[in-house]
Amino acid sequence: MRFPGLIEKASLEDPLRLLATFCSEEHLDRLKEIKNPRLWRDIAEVALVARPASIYVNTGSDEDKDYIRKRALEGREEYPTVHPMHTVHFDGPKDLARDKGNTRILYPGGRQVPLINTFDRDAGLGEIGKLFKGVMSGKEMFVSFYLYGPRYSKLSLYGVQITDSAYVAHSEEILYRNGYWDFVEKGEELEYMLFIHSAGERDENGWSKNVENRRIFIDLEGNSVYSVNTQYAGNTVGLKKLALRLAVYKGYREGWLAEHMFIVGVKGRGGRISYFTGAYPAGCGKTSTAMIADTVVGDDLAIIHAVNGEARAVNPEVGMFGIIDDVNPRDDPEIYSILVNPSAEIIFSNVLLMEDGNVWWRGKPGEPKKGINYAGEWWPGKKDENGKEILPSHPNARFTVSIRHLSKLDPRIDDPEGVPVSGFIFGGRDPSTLPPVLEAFDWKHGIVTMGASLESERTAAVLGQVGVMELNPYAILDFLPISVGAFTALHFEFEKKLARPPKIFSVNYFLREDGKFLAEKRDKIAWLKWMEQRVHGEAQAIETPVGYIPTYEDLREIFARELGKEFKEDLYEKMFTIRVKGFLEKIERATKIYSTIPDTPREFFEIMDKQTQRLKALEAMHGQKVSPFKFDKK
Ligand code: SPV
Ligand code: MN
Repeated sequence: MRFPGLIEKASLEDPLRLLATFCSEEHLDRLKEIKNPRLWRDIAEVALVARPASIYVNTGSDEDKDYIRKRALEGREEYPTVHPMHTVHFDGPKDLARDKGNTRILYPGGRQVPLINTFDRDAGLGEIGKLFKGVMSGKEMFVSFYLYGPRYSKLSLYGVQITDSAYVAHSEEILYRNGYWDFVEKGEELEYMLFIHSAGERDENGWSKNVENRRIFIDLEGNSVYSVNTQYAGNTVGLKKLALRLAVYKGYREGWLAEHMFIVGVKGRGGRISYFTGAYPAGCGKTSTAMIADTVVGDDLAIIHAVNGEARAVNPEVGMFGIIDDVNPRDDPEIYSILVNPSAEIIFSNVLLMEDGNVWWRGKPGEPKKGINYAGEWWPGKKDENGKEILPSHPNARFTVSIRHLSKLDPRIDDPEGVPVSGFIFGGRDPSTLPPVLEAFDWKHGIVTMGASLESERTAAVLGQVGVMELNPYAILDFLPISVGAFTALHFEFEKKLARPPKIFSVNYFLREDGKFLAEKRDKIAWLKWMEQRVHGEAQAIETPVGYIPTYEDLREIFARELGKEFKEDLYEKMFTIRVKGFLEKIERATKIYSTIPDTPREFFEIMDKQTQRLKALEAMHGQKVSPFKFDKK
């Protein structure tokens, strides 16, 4: 029982009879096809509490997809544009991003976990019960079934979405593989994650009215997530970031990894493809790296298992919910061409929808004209109550589109075996210390110094002091249901199952000198190609106290080949100088935080200590800043 105080247990004894009062015969038959009484009870219980006017069971057929789109338009959750396949959704001015404060992990007794927002499970479920009571009255409730990974894959999970938002259901049809027939095939044996969502009462603009009562509660024990009084996809689309928490938890218990990582293929000698997964906090180049690689399996999430001693990854998604701000034809030709392709089905969110029915976002050529946006009606020069100009499109405006439109889509996107992972990449925004690319000595060294201690410079997009370095372990902190100490221990355990663990690298595209970036945007491909050669033992490396760096000769050759440009020796020297003080400060910052996390593995501190000693020895010999030419090649 999910809502024990609200309904009688006995009322769920015959869930199909109860569901018959909400479903047409056709839709009841669709549920009956899935021979899973637990599922029937779950849906019946939600219906009994939320009291929808009707239930629509989505089988993923073209007809169902069309119906959901139509309902999103009719309910003004989406607006039409000049292109029939393109629609626009607005979340409302107070609902434009993930709500960290109200997203909580439910633990019995409200167990405290450092850095994680937890809450007492009983109290949380009680609160949710009250918020869901009658919340769908007069509304249609959509029930959809999804795969969280390729069909027939041992790595995949399954999810059921219940929502009163056609926009959420529409987004999921684009972003995930519909699994209705898989549920039918598997029947009772199927274990699934359950996502229960309601946008709550909506105002005349279609925005959720009671955002102050927005709640996103993750019930690990019940393998379920409840989300209410919100529409922003990061808070509502179950299979996106809500499932990630459940998947991390399941992986933690079963010994595999759910990561906030892209999966890309990089071409090497003889046309071989080597796969890399990459974790970057927001604003650190994750999407642009995925798009510059040779093939793309996924842009945001990865499920990674050890299979016969090899790390294998699948993308649980088949779509992208990407940031549209500043996407322009010159820097992002691949994404841009999809966004202006009338035959691609796209939901634009929080962009400007102009009176002529065209959409505009920052980066799109042409001027923004009068229309509607995330704050209501918009016209050039419109100001808010504080006299500040309202941007035509929001910085967190997004596009939702199938990944299958990418010309670089990897042919193994649906491979049930996943792709073999040769390297993990951790990317941060660091103006002063980290070189553009660095290879860890081994798995544990990389996990500790690059993954667990990943940090990123705070940018102007976040409130607070600009330039401060913030810890974001594995770029997954916002989505962790367990302690980062436990998550680090899981990575240590994972290595034991691997015959040849992936190499671990860190990248930093934001190293600056005199305020200017040292690397160009396009240089990302050079770092990827170097990593690709390293995993095949083809490129040389220089050993430094913090890991291996490329040789000048190898990079000069890669830059000439891949980018047709001369890579100057003095630029190399600036980029790859070991900045001892900065590295020592990084260690100090991370160690200070991990000292407050009781389940941090002892080895974390040992590895950090050794790195400190190596850096101090280097400093004693060569000073604060050490040129890469001072080290021996390996
Ligand atoms: C992210 O913020 O990492 C995203 C978008 O991918 S959200 O769905 O909001 O998490
Ligand atoms: Mn993400």
